[in-house]
Amino acid sequence: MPVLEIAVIGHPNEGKSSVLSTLAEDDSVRVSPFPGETTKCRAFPVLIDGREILRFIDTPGFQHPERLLYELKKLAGKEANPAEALRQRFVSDTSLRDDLELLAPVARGAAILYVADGSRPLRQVDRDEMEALRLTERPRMAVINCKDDDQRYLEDWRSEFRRNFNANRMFNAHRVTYAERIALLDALQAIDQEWQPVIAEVVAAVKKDWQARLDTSVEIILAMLEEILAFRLNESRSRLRDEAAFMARLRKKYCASVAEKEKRAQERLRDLFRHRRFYYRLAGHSILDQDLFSETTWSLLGLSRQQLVILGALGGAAVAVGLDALAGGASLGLFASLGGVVGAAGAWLGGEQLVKGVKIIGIPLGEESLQIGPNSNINLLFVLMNRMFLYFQETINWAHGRRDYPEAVATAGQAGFTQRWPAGQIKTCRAWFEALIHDESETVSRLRPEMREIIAASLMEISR
Ligand SMILES: Nc1nc2c(ncn2[C@@H]2O[C@H](COP(=O)(O)OP(=O)(O)OP(=O)(O)O)[C@@H](O)[C@H]2O)c(=O)[nH]1
Ligand SMILES: [Mg+2]
Repeated sequence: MPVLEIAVIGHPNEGKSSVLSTLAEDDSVRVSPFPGETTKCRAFPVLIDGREILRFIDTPGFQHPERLLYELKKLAGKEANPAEALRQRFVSDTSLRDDLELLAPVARGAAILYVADGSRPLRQVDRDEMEALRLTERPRMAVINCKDDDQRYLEDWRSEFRRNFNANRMFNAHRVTYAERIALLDALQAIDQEWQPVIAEVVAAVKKDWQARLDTSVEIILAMLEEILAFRLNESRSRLRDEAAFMARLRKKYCASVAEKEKRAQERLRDLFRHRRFYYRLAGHSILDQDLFSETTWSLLGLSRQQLVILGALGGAAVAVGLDALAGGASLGLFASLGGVVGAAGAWLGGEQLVKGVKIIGIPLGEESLQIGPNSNINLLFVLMNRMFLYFQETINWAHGRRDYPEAVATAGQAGFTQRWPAGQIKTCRAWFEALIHDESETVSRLRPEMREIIAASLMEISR
């Protein structure tokens, strides 16, 4: 059976390549603010288990729609395949070369996905283009890709669409979510009955693939948390050297290693969702742009006050953390506990409880070996989880067709995903955290499925 083709067609600069890029999750598609960026048809295959079952074709914009319509009108009703007949007629006449290039896939049987910017007024050339497409007699659907928020012209567009297309939909190449992408694919079933089973297969495969990506995301996040929370850094120093400077360096090195591990996990997520070019200036993103260990990060992404009280009621090390965090900047809690590590060796900061998890592990002649980490502040777990959730949210909602990077503003409320979690979940996290920092691998493994579920539920909610 031949592969089904869908040609994305329209006026220059309306967002055809952007729509295709987003639909096919391919950010290598050439998109530009200048008309005429796409000059040749280019195919984007949809593979299922390595088998190509559908192919999108990016095409250049119309150049002479009026003339094209005039020529097609002469053939309509007389030819079984008017687009192919026109091609044949113009083999040695180059005056319609560009328009015939874009119609080439249609001539060989492709369906049409017409893209128009619905935020501008409808013009005669648009009417000509649409009528020309209707005369090709191929299955066709129109997509309104609004580049601006202006809605005044939408009704004009819609009524023209109803005249010329089998179906029409809104699809914003920059802002659609995964769910809207699926909905557009789903809607393609309506344009031709013959296609229905193939499109249904594509939709099912895309959904399955998405679920698999969610599962992998959970594993990426879990693995990162386990790696960072159990992380220990050892360093020897001469006893004669300046202690404060040594401690400061050690702490800096620890923070840098943790940040590096976090960044690697983010990159894995980005690859998983097939973003290669994209660089988001994470806005509110600013929270992710902020240093992992900054006070802002910790106060926005750490446990809520109420949650700290809940943990405090459980007793033990968390009480100290809780009180510390309630008393001042949450980041102080972190540094106190890191300082506590160091404090075991020298007169650094902190009370007894904060020294937990930090050791001097050997004192050979003239040298001592210090270990920093694991970090005993449970807020680190929540800060890391919230940052990964935020990164996940940004990644899945970043349309592949998007090439601008505006400064968006996110509120703190959006970022603190875990602050809405019930006490039961927080307690499971705490048990897992304690097991991790105390190297109790059996408990870690026993709690892992529960942690996996907690994280999976959050990702599901974010992606809905
Ligand atoms: N704000 C906004 N801009 C968009 C949207 N879709 C496309 N653009 C911008 O419009 C310009 C043209 O987009 P393309 O996707 O290259 O348009 P095209 O129809 O393929 O253009 P040609 O290949 O030149 O015919 C680019 O600067 C896009 O970033 C959208 O949904 N919102
Ligand atoms: Mg293009």
